[in-house]
Amino acid sequence: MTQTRHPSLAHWGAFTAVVESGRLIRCEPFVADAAPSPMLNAIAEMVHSPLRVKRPAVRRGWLEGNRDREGDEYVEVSWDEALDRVAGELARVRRDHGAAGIFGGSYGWSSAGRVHHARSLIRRFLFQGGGCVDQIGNYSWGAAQFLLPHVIGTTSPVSGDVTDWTSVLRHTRVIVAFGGLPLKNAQVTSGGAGLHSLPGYLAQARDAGIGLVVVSPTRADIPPGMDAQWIPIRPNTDTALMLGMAHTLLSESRHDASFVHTHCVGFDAWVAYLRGDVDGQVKDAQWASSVTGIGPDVIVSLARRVVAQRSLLTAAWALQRAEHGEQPYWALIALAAMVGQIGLPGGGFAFGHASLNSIGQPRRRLPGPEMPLPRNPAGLAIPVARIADMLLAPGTPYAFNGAEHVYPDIKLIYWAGGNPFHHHQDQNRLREAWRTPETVVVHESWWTPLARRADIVLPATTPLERCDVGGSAHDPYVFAMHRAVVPQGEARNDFDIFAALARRAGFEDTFTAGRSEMDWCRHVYEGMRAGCAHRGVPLPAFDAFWAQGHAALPPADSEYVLFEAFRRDPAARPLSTPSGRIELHSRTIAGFDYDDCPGHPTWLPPREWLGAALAGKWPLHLLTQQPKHRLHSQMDPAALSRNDKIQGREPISINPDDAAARGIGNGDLVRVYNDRGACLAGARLDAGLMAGVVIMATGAWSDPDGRLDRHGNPNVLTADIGTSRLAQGPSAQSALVDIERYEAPAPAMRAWEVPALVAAGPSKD
Ligand SMILES: Nc1nc2c(c(=O)[nH]1)N[C@H]1C(S)=C(S)[C@@H](COP(=O)(O)OP(=O)(O)OC[C@H]3O[C@@H](n4cnc5c(=O)[nH]c(N)nc54)[C@H](O)[C@@H]3O)O[C@H]1N2
Ligand SMILES: Nc1nc2c(c(=O)[nH]1)N[C@H]1C(S)=C(S)[C@@H](COP(=O)(O)OP(=O)(O)OC[C@H]3O[C@@H](n4cnc5c(=O)[nH]c(N)nc54)[C@H](O)[C@@H]3O)O[C@H]1N2
Ligand SMILES: [Mo]
Repeated sequence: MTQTRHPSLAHWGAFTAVVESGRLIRCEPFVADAAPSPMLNAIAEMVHSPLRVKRPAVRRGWLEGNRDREGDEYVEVSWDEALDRVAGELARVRRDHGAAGIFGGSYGWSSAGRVHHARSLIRRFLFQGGGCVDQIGNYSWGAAQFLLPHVIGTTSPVSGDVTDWTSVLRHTRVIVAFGGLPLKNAQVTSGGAGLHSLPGYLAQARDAGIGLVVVSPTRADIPPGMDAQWIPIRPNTDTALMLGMAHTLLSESRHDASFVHTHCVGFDAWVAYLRGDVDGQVKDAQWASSVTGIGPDVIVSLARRVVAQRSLLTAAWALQRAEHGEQPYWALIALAAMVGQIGLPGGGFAFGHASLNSIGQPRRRLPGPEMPLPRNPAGLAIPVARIADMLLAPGTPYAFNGAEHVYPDIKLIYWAGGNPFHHHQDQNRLREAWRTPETVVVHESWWTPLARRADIVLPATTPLERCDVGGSAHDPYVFAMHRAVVPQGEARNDFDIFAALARRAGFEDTFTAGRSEMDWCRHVYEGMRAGCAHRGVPLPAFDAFWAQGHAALPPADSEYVLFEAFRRDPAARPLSTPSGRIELHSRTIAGFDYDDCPGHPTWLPPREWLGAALAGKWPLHLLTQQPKHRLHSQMDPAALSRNDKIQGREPISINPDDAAARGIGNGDLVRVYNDRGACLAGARLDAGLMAGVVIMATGAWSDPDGRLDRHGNPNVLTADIGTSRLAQGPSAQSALVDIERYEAPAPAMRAWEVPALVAAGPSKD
């Protein structure tokens, strides 16, 4: 049997696609990758999955004018009919309601390939066509994104500009990881991971005798093979721990009084708060203990330990994906300022060391392959996670980062490359909100929960069916992605779909810029090459790169230490904050007068946590972490993810004592519930998880039966509230629930089914 081999790339790794008789049979990891992800082969399975959307389809009820977008059947139509209908709807809504009637933020990860990056293409198309309502911010670090510019003048440390691992390995004596360093998350990087570097750096850290402290509700956040101190903490209380540590440094005069004087503003206000001058509550270790559940002696000794030697304080992104998620990040910076090692090799604060692959990987700051994105002429956007609020309350004012805005009235939703019926909180609320628009258009490769709630579904190719160029700013490679198999069914590339729609609207040449797919691959690569040449870094010409399948970027030319220059000379190299310094108290934020985000880092209990009165009714704190065996909801039906299910349901980790108190045994089917909804799950007893906490991964394809999700999508339980009026980020990690054994016969799981498809009749037009 002849085999052909094709280089390609996914967010979870670079690989060679091996094809036999037109079928993708295996994905072999990129040769240079020392720790490839087991997710690689799941995509081979998904490309040929029976769940593929094979033909354009229109929801039956939409043709009849109803907006009940669940459980409906679909009429398969020709591409021409589908495209005419989409073009017609776009033109109608634009004419009658303007850009403010079209929601095209289309949040989601899309593909690693940058030419065919669906979210970039949909925005290019809608912006060029007159604009739309966009989404700003992200679900990953939404609170940090709008907080950090006020505090340190940049978001770059949370998107990966942290002190290099090489600096850490030579200088750091102890790493304190709030949220731990779960290797499961370091499998992926947006744009693709050529090298999986974290396992290697951790092994070197261990061999160098660097201490590791993991502050987390679960031991599973300690990477395998690492000898770490585990400090179990009540979820959402890291701010109190950091305050207790800061107070310890202050009361024992161990803090760096000179650094906070020369490099920070607002230290006095912060000290007054720590001492209780404002609210009568001293934030000492004893107090912090009562909030966090950590012994006061542990808090005091951790504070002494981080100040006595070179320490790196790093926090997982998950900490800020919670109500008042701004606070732990601001408190971490304030604590690090008092420790006084910001800007020193291996010292200070960092974020997300295991939230993505390659955080801290030394690199040259070079341009990557990028598709140009025009401006949105409508100038409209909502904070990314406020989608259900917008749909349910058009015309209502809301506060965001110091300004007042009004929600637009959406008539048409257009999505490609993301899945709100995976990613958004309080799915039952979103289901209600989803009934409001007149039309929903989706491009998808599979019949996902989103596709099954669309009015017009256009089948999109997967990256294996097209040519592309991919790469992440954190990775030392840029990759060629060769088409490995022909488009499955009648699938078309998102690019071609938008080009065909642009033709109908009269701006095809603007959309394509006259370039074919290969022209675009060449164009984005050559753009990167020119940018690199400008910085003295030669890359091979496109044809050589394409034939080789990748190009290596040169190693880092210097060691990056976050805020090194600012530390050396704060006057000459100020931060981009109003004061030029680190703002331990921000006049700007104080001026917003938000009680949910005051002028300095503050312990603000979320509505739902184990110390809340509500915990009397809902005694378990649910954390919804990133899944080990898939990327969000992608590849959930593939064997790797499927085989991890319990009785066909998403697992839920539970402490054995909590399970015993409820008569739940390992492997039992359970119902997880609160006032917002309920889901089924399979119990996985875990003595390494603290009592009172349960954990589910996100991404099980939702399967609603009324308000019960039969599969185990935890977003039926999470709260749809902004982190604060400052950032309006998602608060996914602040949810209380209870669990019971599910005694009734297990209902069938229907999420991985294709909806009823009716063959195309004669064209309607
Ligand atoms: N409870 C809870 N919820 C969370 C989180 C949490 O921690 N807890 N985390 C949040 C975070 S950080 C994130 S980033 C989001 C992730 O949310 P999303 O990025 O929306 O999740 P994905 O499942 O990756 O959805 C991507 C979709 O795009 C489709 N797709 C991929 N490539 C293409 C393409 O080329 N063309 C087209 N047309 N479609 C394509 C895939 O099939 C998939 O359905 O979830 C958020 N939700
Ligand atoms: N395999 C895989 N990897 C992924 C993804 C995926 O879908 N699959 N998604 C990627 C994306 S889009 C993102 S944004 C990143 C997200 O990266 P993170 O936000 O860092 O990931 P999480 O898994 O949500 O959380 C990390 C750990 O934080 C701990 N934690 C949660 N709440 C608290 C708390 O209040 N206090 C403390 N101390 N610890 C807490 C949890 O135990 C959890 O294991 O992951 C990326 N990596
Ligand atoms: Mo994310």
